Amino acid sequence: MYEDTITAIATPVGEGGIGIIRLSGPEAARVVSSLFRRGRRMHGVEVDQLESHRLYYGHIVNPKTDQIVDEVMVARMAAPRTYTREDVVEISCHGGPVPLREVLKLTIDAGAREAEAGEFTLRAFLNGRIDLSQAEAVMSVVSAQTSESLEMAVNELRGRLTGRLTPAREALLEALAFLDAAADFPEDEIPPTDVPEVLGRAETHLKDVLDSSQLGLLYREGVQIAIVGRPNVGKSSLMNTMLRSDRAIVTEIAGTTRDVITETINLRGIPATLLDTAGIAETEDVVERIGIDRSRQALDTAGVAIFVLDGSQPLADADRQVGQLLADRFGSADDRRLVIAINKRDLPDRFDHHELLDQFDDTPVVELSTMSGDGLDELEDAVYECLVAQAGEAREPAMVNLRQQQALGRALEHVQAARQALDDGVPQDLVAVDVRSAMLAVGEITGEQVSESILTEIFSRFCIGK
Ligand SMILES: Nc1nc2c(ncn2[C@@H]2O[C@H](COP(=O)(O)OP(=O)(O)OP(=O)(O)O)[C@@H](O)[C@H]2O)c(=O)[nH]1
Ligand SMILES: [Mg+2]
Repeated sequence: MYEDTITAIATPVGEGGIGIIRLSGPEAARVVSSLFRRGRRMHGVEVDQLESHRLYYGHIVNPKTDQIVDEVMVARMAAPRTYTREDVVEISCHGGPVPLREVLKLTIDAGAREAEAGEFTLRAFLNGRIDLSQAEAVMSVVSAQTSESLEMAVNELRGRLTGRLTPAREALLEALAFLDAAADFPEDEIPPTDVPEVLGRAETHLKDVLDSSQLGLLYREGVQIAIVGRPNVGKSSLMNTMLRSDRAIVTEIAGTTRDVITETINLRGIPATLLDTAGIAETEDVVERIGIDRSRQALDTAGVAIFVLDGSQPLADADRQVGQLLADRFGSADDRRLVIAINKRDLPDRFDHHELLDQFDDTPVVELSTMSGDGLDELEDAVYECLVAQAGEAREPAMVNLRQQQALGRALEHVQAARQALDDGVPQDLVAVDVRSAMLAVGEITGEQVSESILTEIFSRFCIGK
């Protein structure tokens, strides 16, 4: 437990109905006692005498001048049933930046220290209320962009990732126990263990979590979807239809869109940023040419590209040109990053693009009309399927951030190295080194094995007051 008491504004900056100052630490009640008054007579209150987990109405005053600063509700939460496991006091003020800052300053004058980013959650972790993956899940909950990503983050908050890693950890421990014992005792004194089998189990479990994490990352971080094609095929119309709003300018003039326009939608639970791009074609126009360069760059960052064709027009040279560009970048059949959309299906059919489509053998092709909306669901399904297929075999996503994913990757590498070493007849105490490294990597996720610098890095990404 910490000696000092921290304080912070726990609600976002700006005006709101209420704003909360949160204090945590042994002096929390004393600090607030010096500022809190109740009743018509404005009598002082011993906050640590208030019933825990209840709200009390009163006023915050400046003890030096006796001036009222704000009308508030105070809640005292006695350790250990609190966010940090320490004594916590929350003061609900009016939600303006000025009263909040005034009250914050008074708590500091009375002996609390202003909290650093993530320090409340850091204490919850260091006091053992949550493990590290749960602490990081707090961040995911706060920053969730769709209800699906929120649901996953909340599951993680309840310790699901740690739970999913348990079988792998147990297998590693079992292997390590045997390898260590074998180094110290003669073979016949210890129960025999099939180490390759046990390590194989650890590998399977780790792979499973890693696959699920690929899918989880998609829900958490989202993806960029580039809409590309020659001018006038209906890219901006498609963007607007997917957004269900008239965001991008649509005209019958080729070369309408000149810059990349981005907007985020919720695609079957995945936060997807649509990039409407300038139609790609030969042009003398300087502005248009810059726009086209940006279209190409958009392709570099996109997780999926939608190649829009116009089904009411015969194949144009410009279509071939875009096709070539996409075949170069998204050409391989198994990378699942391209969907072809044949637009304007409400108009008479003049589609003769088969020569072009032959270049994209396994690419899904969807026919639609942005005018009528027909085919839009099918297009979104096709894009969604691509995204999920890219993420691998797993069907149930695990909310894993990049740091955790890297640690998982390292754990897997060490297990594979250990299995290889066993096959190669490397002495067991050397095999144990790799198994131990795998354990350490798994421990970095749950927080059993984690350095000060990693902790600082993680918690500094939180906002103050969290
Ligand atoms: N009939 C019909 N017309 C469409 C459809 N989609 C788009 N259009 C029309 O096609 C023209 C071009 O549409 P845009 O969305 O501006 O095309 P774009 O690909 O963004 O064009 P640039 O920005 O110039 O590259 C407009 O007149 C649209 O109204 C459709 O499904 N059916
Ligand atoms: Mg456009």
